[in-house]
Amino acid sequence: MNREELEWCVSVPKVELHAHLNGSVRNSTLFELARVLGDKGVIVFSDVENVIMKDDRTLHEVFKLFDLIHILTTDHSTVTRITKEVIEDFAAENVVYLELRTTPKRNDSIGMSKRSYMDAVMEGLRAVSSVDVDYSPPGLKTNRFNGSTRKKMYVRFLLSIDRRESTEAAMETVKLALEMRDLGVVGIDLSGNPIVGNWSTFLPALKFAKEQGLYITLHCGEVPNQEEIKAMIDFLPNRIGHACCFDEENWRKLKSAKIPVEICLTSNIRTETISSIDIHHFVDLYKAKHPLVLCTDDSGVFSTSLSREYNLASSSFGLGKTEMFQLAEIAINFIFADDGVKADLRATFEEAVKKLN
Ligand code: 6MZ
Repeated sequence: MNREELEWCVSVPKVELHAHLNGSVRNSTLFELARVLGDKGVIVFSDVENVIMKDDRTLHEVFKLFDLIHILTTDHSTVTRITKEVIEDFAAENVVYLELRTTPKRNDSIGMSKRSYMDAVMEGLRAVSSVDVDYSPPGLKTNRFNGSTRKKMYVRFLLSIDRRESTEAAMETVKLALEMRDLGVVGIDLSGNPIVGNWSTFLPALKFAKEQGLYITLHCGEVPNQEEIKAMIDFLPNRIGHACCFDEENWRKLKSAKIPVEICLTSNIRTETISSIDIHHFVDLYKAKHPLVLCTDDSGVFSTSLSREYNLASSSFGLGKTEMFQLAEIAINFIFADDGVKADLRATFEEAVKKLN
């Protein structure tokens, strides 16, 4: 990786639309947490060390790793800590608009409800000190930067439905999202192990979310389940993530529906969902001018960053600086926020282009 090019990618303002909170935790934090639980005898530290340090994981192994991460992170104070750290890490590499997604978790044994989990997330957001954060919902202008000259960042939340959940649990997450709209929750994501669960289980909750005006993004086509992919496209979500295993017919459907795709290059390669970067569908979508946005997915788990993803796209697909900048800027069109935020972000990019030239 060329250092100068990577630094340039860091300096470009960026929009991150597909980042899972628990997949974005720093390794150093995971180790620290593992040591504490290891000392208490809750886990065996060396087991954690082996799993965290492993570089290539199949998609199946990744979900085992998430179960382990959740053991380390799922109490209120740790959720607050990782939220603060993850937001500050994105801010440090010039992410100016972040949609952070997380699965609200219930754990009766420690008095955690989905709501209290999300309250802990919000506390982490409010604890961010390295940048000024705007998390006001569409229409409300209560906490927009107030003329501050500090570095600023917009943060919005998507609540994830895990594919292991029941219809009722999915509905609870949607109702929670509606309750927390004033706190910057803008939409719903469907994620989790793609070989688990059925589309029909989540559909009632997703339909309800859509009717209520929440934005929807779906993990779609991480495995070649063409029937499910077709049903997901027919649902017309606002965006989809991955789109790795589409057959010809579903490609045609996706392109004609113009649904924006969140592309996670490193994640797809590391999990072997795509066998090699040279055949990644980014190229086809980019050439077709299909709406797409580069994202990290799980920057901690896959040891990446959004700047590295841009750098990887540039070196793998031969994109120059002008194309890279345009790619970063065009992502504004696909964010789940109002026109005021979009206009402000466009102004940020205009300023940046003057400095970069
Ligand atoms: C599908 C994924 C994922 O929600 O606990 N998640 N789901 N495909 C992926 N590609 C590799 N990466 C992460 O963050 C972790 C959770 O996000 C989902 C999984 O459900 C994982 O447990 P939160 O903050």
